[in-house]
Formats: sequence, C-alpha cells, structure tokens
Amino acid sequence: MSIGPLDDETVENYREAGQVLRQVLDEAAEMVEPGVKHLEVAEFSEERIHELADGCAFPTNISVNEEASHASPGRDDDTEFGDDMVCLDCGVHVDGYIADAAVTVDLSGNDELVEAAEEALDAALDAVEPGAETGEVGAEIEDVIRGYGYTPVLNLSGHGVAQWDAHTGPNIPNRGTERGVELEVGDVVAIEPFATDGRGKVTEGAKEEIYSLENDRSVRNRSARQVLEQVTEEYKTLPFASRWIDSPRAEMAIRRLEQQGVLHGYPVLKEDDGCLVSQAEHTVIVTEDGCEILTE
Ligand SMILES: [Co+2]
Repeated sequence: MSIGPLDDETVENYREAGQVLRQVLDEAAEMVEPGVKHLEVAEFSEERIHELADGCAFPTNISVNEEASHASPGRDDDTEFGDDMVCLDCGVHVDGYIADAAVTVDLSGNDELVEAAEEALDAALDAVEPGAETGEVGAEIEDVIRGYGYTPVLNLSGHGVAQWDAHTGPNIPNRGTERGVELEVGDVVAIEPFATDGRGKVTEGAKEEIYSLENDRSVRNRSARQVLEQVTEEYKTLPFASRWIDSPRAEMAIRRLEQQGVLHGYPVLKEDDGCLVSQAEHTVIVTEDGCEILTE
C-alpha cells in the first residue's frame, strides 16, 4: 500500500531493507564479545547485507566507549573488543532505499546508559505522527535521557533518508528546540538518540575510514581514477569504507581525492570529555496515524 507520496514499490523496498537490517544487526550484536575483532563483526555484517539485500547503505560503524559515530575498522585493523560500550550502526539499501538502525552492546557494566538511549528512542517513536514538530520529538528524547541523570549528545541528530541518500532532511534533534519542521505522511526518518555520562558534545577525531563521493569530476592520477570508478559504479553517493576499495594504493588515492574535494571524509566523532556514549536507532515511515517502524 502506498503511504503519502511513496508508491507501493518504494514502501516495499524500505520494508525489505528494514527487515534485512533487523536480522543482520541482531546477528552482529550476538558476535560482540571481549577478544573478538572489530573487523570480524564489520565484515560479517557487511557480507550478510550483500547476501540478503542490494548492499550496504554505509559501512558498519563500530564505535566504542567515547566514540559516538563514524568509526569503522581499517583494512588490517586487529583491534579487539574489551570491556567496552559498543555501538553498532548498520545500513541496508534495496534499490537505493535505505534503512538505518543501531544497537548498543554493553560489555562495560553500564546498562543504564544503554537503557536511557533505548527508552528515549521509544518515547520519540511514540511522539512521531503527521504534524508533530521535530523539536517536540527531540524534547521527548532529552527528557528521558536527563531523567536518567545523563545528557543527550546535543550536536548529533537523527535525519531523513531517501533513495541513494543516507543523510537528508528533516533533521531530528536529540534535544527540545523551537526551531523545527512538522513531520509529514511519507517522511522516512532515522531517529537516533545518543546518551552520555559526559557533557554531551562530540568533536571530530583524527581517524577517518569512511568517505563518500562529493564532486564527481575527472582526475588525472591513474590510481585515483580507478578508485573513483569503483565508487561511482558500486556505491554512487552512499558512504563507503576505505577497506572496500580494491586497489593496492587505495589509501593514498583516497587521500588525494579528498584533498581535491572529490571525496568527503567522515572523521570519527568522539565525546569531548572522553565519556561513554550509548546509541539506539530505528528508521520509520510517518503514516496517517503515527509511524511504521521499518527496523523493528
Ligand atoms: Co545509523
């Protein structure tokens, strides 16, 4: 059945992406244990997504402890899980239509921080309906997290998704705000509260493993050109990991393309005070009487 401006086929694609994502995220979460490599979980989840759907909407993000987002293992990364707070954030696409969801696996003994993000997500989902303002949804998130004595990460927010676009409007803040827009039937949004025991601000770290095409223009360097070909063919405008590029000189070529403004890099985002961050996320379609959770 069509929903607002979305036709049947589009809705079905979103639903399929959501179901695959739920399954893969659950399987990946089961693997997270001390001594297991980040890379093993990232590669497992990405391969499963390729088996079950059209592809990844972005590389599996594995953000631990003070990392909030955009962390993904590098090509030969042998980092293992310890007693960490682990946020797993995966994306699936079916014909470019995207589902985005995250869970936190806590190996650090701070379950309440995880609960705070999960309960905030539930409260936000209850508030989603046509005409609801994004700032009101944010207020629900903020209330729940502060009720636990924690702080939402204030400079990260949920976002709309669209075909081949993992990050578009409307923005769903993780705090109450007067500025906002009204949600409409057919909006597809990823809502993602982050909770922290720090002050609630993230900044960019030095590490960078995730990129996307910013500006498709011709480049002269041969290895850079090969990288660009793979990106435009396989990932289009969706984010990709440097380890996905099959070229012996991938890292150098990527750096060159980033300097030229052809690629955009996403540095790892870390909580300013080095405090723990938890995350919960679902993608939903706004319907006449509330929302349909695609990733449940
Ligand atoms: Co996500």
